[in-house]
Amino acid sequence: MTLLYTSDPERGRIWRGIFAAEAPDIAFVDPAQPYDPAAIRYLAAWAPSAELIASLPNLEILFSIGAGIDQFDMMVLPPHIRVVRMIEPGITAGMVEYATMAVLALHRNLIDYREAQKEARWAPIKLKPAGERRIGVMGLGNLGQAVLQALKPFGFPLSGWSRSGGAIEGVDCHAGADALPAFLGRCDILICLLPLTEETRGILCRDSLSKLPQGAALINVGRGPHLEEHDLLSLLDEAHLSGAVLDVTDPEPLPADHPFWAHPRIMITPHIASMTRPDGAARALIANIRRFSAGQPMDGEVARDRGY
Ligand code: NDP
Ligand code: OXD
Repeated sequence: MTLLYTSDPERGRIWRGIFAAEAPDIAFVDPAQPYDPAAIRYLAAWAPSAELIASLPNLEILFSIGAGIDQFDMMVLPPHIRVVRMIEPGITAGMVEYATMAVLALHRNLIDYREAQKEARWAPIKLKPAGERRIGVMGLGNLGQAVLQALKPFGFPLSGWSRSGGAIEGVDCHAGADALPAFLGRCDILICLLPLTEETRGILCRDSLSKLPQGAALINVGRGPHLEEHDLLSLLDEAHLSGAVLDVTDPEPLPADHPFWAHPRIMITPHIASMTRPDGAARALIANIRRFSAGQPMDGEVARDRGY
């Protein structure tokens, strides 16, 4: 049983140590050392090249080192290869922190105060109680659910939307495309935590964003291509939307002359909402290899036909 790890070498040293200590039966190799391509059954990577995939005749599972799998070129991945996204506590904790920070920044008018500070203008804004600020999360998977749980203690009215809806205590859950307009109409702050698929590309567009209440704000922590950037800019300039916090853009890095950088109502961060922690990732992967070897379902296995 051999795992090939092709990501950051420094993080790889932590992975290697954990595999050696906790799973010595699984050989851990990286591209810096000679290895037999025919021995590789598992690959842990961010965006493996077509050449690498083609060089591994016995590959069984491609593990993403991140929560998303949209960076994989599925066309070069033979259909029998299973694909697994990363679920580990560090990613969840980072996303919970970031989403909470962004919600509170918007709720407490930080965008206005940033502008006022530039002009040395002392301009208090009347406080709106949390109970009057409705928050909605698109995508009720591992991360969307964790973010909603973390927001509960503040007292915001919470709602969520996903393909299947589901039931989350204290959250008004909506399912499917037909329920999207009603959900959007109840979001003063909308958080996008969807995976990027053919169905969700461009989902944050004029049609959907204009269904948000007047003065609503957007947090995009999903993927840059979820957002139609010209639609966001025009809805901000028309003052239908009051602000946006964007951790993901298209492309990344965002070019220096992009209008998002200088827009007074947009806050940008460079795709740092959460990052995979190497210790949690190595342990999550070992646990999944054990499940696979025992014929059990793996945590985070992707339905390839669905794209997430
Ligand atoms: P999951 O796969 O656990 O959850 C995805 C959710 O999206 C599910 O609730 C699913 O619905 C819903 N969904 C998918 N397609 C549709 C659709 N067409 N219509 C409605 N709902 C849909 O993903 P995670 O929570 O683990 O991660 C979500 C995304 O967050 C990642 O794919 C990645 O893009 C992004 N991310 C960003 C990071 C950052 O640093 N900015 C870090 C980590 C992740 P259902 O429950 O019905 O299946
Ligand atoms: C991820 C990400 O998918 O960092 O983990 O966006």
